[in-house]
Amino acid sequence: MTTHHLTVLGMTCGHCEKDVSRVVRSVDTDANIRIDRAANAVSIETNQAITAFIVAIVAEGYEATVNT
Ligand SMILES: [Cu+2]
Repeated sequence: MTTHHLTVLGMTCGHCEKDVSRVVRSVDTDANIRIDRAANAVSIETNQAITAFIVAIVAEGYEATVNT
């Protein structure tokens, strides 16, 4: 598994965190997710390509970019 570090903007409360977690799991049920809302940081450990996660998070209304 690879851990991808994302910056996700627009998470304003705990509901948003759950929302992002749900979306990530909808892409990969086996993904491990860590969210630090104060830092706009989302880590996703997965075997899948990160692009699908970005697309899903953005479709949910958040801004998501991969940290390089
Ligand atoms: Cu919220």
